[in-house]
Amino acid sequence: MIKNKFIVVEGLEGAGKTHACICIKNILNQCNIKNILLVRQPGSTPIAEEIRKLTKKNFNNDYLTKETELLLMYAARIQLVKKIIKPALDSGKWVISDRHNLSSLAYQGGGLGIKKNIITQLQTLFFQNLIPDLTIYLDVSPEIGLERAKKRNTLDQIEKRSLQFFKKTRKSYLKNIKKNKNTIIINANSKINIVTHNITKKILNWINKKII
Ligand code: T5A
Repeated sequence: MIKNKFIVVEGLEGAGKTHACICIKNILNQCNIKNILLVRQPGSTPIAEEIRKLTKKNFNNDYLTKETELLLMYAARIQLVKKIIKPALDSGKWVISDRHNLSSLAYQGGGLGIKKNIITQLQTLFFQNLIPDLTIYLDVSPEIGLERAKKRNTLDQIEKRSLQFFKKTRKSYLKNIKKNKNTIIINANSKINIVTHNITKKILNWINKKII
């Protein structure tokens, strides 16, 4: 029996994170791990879902400053971690989170240009003891990811940002992911069945290592 784990899935819009989270849950289920909670960031509590709406909304004569956006992402994360993720992990559940701290480093740090040390200070201040056991980074090119997102529905305020913004965001992801412990990088530009196959292979490998 493996002890419960905190798994995070990261990547740009359209990388396939939602699909990957469900896929990981199914693989864990097949390995007889049933007690699993799926969450998304920002969101997954009533207050955090309201914050999510706020970050995506178009304000005609106003806008969120980059600092406000960063703090809103952290406000939503604190709500979710304190009220849902920590209690779930403490009670022995596995948690799979669609995004976590790396998203803030990539979007608000890399994309919007907020200094990394400001973001890492927030991280240390609020989540020092919550380090993901595994992070899966789905690496998609911004062009392909945004094309998929466009096909799905109309773009929100973050998704409407320039290609340059998403290029900087991806660059930051790739830089930070290298320093991140326990990370698996998956090429998410491929067809969905190939991505699913690769996720399955890597997750099974990871679980087997944990059992041995
Ligand atoms: N944000 C979030 C920050 O700026 N800072 C933060 O700290 C945090 C936590 C969240 C927004 O908030 C920002 C980032 C985001 O802009 P969101 O709606 O949750 O908003 O955005 P995403 O998390 O990016 O969600 P998406 O749904 O856009 O992307 P997913 O979940 O990666 O992609 P998925 O699985 O929904 O797939 C999208 C579409 O592509 C298809 C799917 O079928 C679907 O139609 N698809 C593929 N098609 C072909 N080939 C593949 N390999 C495919 N994979 C998926």
